[in-house]
Amino acid sequence: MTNNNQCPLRKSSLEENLEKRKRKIEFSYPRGNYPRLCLIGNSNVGKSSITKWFLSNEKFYTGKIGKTPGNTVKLNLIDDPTLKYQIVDLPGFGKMIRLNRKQEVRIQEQILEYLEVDKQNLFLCIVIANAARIEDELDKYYFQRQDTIPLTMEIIMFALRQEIPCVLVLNKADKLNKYDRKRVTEKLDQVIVDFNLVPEGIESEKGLLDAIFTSMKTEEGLKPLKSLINLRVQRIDFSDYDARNELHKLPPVKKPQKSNNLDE
Ligand SMILES: Nc1nc2c(ncn2[C@@H]2O[C@H](COP(=O)(O)OP(=O)(O)OP(=O)(O)O)[C@@H](O)[C@H]2O)c(=O)[nH]1
Ligand SMILES: [Mg+2]
Repeated sequence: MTNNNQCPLRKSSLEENLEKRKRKIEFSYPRGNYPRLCLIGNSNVGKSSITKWFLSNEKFYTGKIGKTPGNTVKLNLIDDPTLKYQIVDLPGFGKMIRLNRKQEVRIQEQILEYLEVDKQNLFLCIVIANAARIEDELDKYYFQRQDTIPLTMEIIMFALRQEIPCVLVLNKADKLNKYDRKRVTEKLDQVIVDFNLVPEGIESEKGLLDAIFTSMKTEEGLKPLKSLINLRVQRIDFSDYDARNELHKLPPVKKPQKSNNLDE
């Protein structure tokens, strides 16, 4: 029988696998201070697909898009030089098929930590939900129960607490007919009011928090979403930030000392 203590040249495959698994989900944070837009939401709602659509060329997209939840497992920083901001495509909050529960929780923890430490650079947080699933989420965690908060609302509330402006995007709208949309909109409007998701000082055209239906299939809503982003970019004073071509020389945004969670 082989024994690693007696054979220093042999590698322990168990330890190596453990290290690999850790590296697989530990985030690398962006470097320096620069305006950033982030996309956040449940798994498989289309965060990466929408990110890719924003880019001037597909080659700037460095992540993975696929049919199963859990394609993005780390913070994916996109740097398209034709855009005046960087895009942070985050992993999903939900189930990820290739990971275990402990890893999913670690990813959720890192997402929240990231919002907290990079809030001064995040000029907008696009919170994405699946238009075909949001009604179930609201029914199950709001209308049918008194003691729970729908995940999408919880994400918005967390971002707003960090004073990061939010826009709510209901993607995969191609799966809804006009009656579904009306019902979803009414329920959402009620929940938004009930949770008081109207922070002072964060204005937008329609009110203080927008909800936009989008579809990657029909391209519905994508141009309005882009216009909303561009409007916000126009208000950025770039002299407050580091020079883009110097960012790679700067240290990454500092990781927090202690972790945070949704129900603190
Ligand atoms: N029908 C429909 N499918 C979509 C739409 N947007 C994305 N998809 C599909 O949904 C799946 C998931 O898309 P992703 O962009 O990887 O979703 P994600 O939120 O980044 O997923 P994770 O990284 O796994 O959390 C892919 O098969 C996409 O082609 C849409 O608007 N309509
Ligand atoms: Mg993704």
